[in-house]
Amino acid sequence: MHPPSRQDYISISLAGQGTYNNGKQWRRQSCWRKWKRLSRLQRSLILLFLFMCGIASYPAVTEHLRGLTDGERSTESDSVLRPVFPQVLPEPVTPRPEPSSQKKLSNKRGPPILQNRLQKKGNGTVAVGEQKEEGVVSWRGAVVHADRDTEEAKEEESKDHLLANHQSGSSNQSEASLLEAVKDAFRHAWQGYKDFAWGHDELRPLSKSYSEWFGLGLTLIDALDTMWILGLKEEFEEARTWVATELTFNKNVDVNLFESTIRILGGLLSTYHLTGDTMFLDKAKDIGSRLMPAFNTPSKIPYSDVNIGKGTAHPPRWTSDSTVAEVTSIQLEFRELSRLTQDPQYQDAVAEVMKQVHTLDGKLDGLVPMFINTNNGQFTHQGIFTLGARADSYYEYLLKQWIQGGKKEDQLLQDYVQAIEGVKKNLLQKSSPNGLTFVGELSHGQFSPKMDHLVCFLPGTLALGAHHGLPADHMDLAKQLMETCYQMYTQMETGLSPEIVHFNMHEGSIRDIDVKLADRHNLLRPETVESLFYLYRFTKDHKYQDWGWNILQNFNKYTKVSSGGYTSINNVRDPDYTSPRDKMESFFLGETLKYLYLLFSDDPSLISLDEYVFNTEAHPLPIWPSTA
Ligand code: DMJ
Repeated sequence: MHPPSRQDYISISLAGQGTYNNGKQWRRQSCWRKWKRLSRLQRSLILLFLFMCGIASYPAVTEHLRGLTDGERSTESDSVLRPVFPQVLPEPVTPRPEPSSQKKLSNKRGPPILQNRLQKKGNGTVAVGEQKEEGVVSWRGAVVHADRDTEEAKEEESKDHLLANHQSGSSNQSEASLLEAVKDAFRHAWQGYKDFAWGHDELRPLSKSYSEWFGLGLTLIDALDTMWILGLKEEFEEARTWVATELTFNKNVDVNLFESTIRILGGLLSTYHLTGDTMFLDKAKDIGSRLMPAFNTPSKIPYSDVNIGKGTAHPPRWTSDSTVAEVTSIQLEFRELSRLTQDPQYQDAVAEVMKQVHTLDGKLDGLVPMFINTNNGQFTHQGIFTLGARADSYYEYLLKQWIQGGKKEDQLLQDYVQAIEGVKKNLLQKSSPNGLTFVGELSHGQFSPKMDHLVCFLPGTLALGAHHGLPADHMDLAKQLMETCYQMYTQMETGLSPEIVHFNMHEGSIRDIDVKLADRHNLLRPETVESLFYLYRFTKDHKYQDWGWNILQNFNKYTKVSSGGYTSINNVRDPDYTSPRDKMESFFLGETLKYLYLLFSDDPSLISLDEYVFNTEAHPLPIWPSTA
């Protein structure tokens, strides 16, 4: 017999699982019967009891729920230790400080309109106030900088960021503490290099490894004089030992003439001058002589690449051209090598290049094209003019050779002054809406409002020229361009400049600076802090130190790797996803940190600009005594 069908019995058939007797439902049914059997008084007492319990547990429950909906996981101590009935009322919530009020910004240095541009911009980028997980950058699973993770810390960091971008950050600090901050940054960078890349070219801080370019300990050599200037004696001695015992140039390796001249030859010569240690001079002579085969070309315009072991040289595989900036920015170093060795071959070789470039057709008001052919010695790809990549340091070395040689070589000076006039006439424009002065590019008569970060060497060079007696309007222009270069940092959400910017020129633009997707990277480059150093040295205007301080803070915030070193990043526009590149360029130690240190020093005799001239990799070389 089948049991009689029951109204209160529910059975659910689950596919493939047979019949499930719903016991919970049954239990509920049986409770209901028991409830019905209770007297009215009993039911009322039970209901009252349940009501009281509900009231008492309400705050704990709602707080718990609020935590969950905020996306926070309650911590172990929360769930275990929090009393069900709180003894005291929760603290009143203090309203967050207004991070970017107009009032706060109005008395900051620099144009107030520009300093207030870190709010959400119209191009879909993330504003600073929306930062999440500050300082935690994950790349291929690596934690870059995970010091703080509470909501409180995030709020504080977000506020710090605004301050770093908007306030005169260094003003209330002593010179000693500013200098110490740079030393700390250096030590951190050096520790990463020491731990994971010792004796190799560049640190890869995230993968805790290294990359080779020439296989010559590039970072170590580039950093030698920085350590000396910063007074990091222990680090310096360790590095010196490596140079003395491990560094050999007798290697079957192709090196780039320009890069190895400015970084290795320049670094060794400079360290020799600062220390008086002839070991460095011997090494400089060795690399210098090994680079000379580069000049064995039909035109005497050097090839880009030299095999320093075999003594052979060649242009890049795809062309017989060299880059104009490269062949005209090795002169300071080779000239100095000749002076020290009393061997004119080095100076003669590089002077020949300058002589030829001086007379070449294809210039525009002193501006040079970007390529030169090593067979016929003529400019190629003519009609394109920039102060950025491939031409930049040509202009820098015109002025600096003139200074190095005691201001006697008039042709260098004339070429420099003419070129600056050429810049003013052809490349200088103002942006809209805020009228930032910038240096654009010219392609076959067509102006492009594109400016590389590399161009930011120019304010410093102009200021240096004015210091050495060139027209005062060079200094005016230096100041204007300095402001622009700083805005390239401060208008970005990370407070770090991209590699390339485009300025808006049409009326009614809502912002001055645009950045293309492919140009959003920052390689820890030095040019802006380099110029800040010159501007501060010559004007003593503390705003330049403040700007440098802010930049250092942002390097620390977005590029510092907790296990040691700093990394280039791919995206300066997204503080939440900077996309680290896993590479610390040697010039971060050779130049960026050195210039920051010199910027914060109030001692004008620390690498006096009347005694030294910096090569394009920030290695100071002596200005020749007038008898030389
Ligand atoms: C350095 O190697 C030198 O400063 C060079 O003149 C330009 N590029 C890098 C730094 O950006």
